[in-house]
Amino acid sequence: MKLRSCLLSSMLGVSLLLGIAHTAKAQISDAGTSEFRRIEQPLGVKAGIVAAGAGLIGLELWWFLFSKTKVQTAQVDEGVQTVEVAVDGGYSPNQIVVQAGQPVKLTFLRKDRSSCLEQVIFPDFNRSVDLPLNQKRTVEVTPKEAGSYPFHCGMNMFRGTLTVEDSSKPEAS
Ligand SMILES: [Cu+2]
Repeated sequence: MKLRSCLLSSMLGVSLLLGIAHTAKAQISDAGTSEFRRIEQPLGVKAGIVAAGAGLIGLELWWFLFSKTKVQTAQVDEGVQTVEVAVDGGYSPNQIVVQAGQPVKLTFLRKDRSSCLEQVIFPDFNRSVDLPLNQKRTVEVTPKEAGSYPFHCGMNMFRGTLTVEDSSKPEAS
């Protein structure tokens, strides 16, 4: 979990891409200049490297885009919608459902040492909050309109969503 910081992961992706590009380039220049110095690699090895690289990139994309969606509806406490968000290898929950027109209080607690997560930003509300390790920090906003309001870490690698529902239209459950 700790190893999966966004920097490490993106570096892995870039180095894999560079590796594939480099391999492809080397093949072309070898074929063009010197027939005698060509180093033949079995086709299976090349295909395997490419497949492994593509697989890892796909896995990384999946991890960032689709994995670990944890939905939580805010609890109403004296008219304030409150949710505690654990910050550890991402945000948990990372989809927070609230009602429009009511104050929302999100309490973040960062347990992840990765500097990647030391700041959380709510672009739609013009808010950014520093999250010291093991200290609770709250963000209070009152979303006026229903919609999807993303939040993310300082580098926009880990993301969550504040999903605001229109309270005048009760949802069938
Ligand atoms: Cu980050």
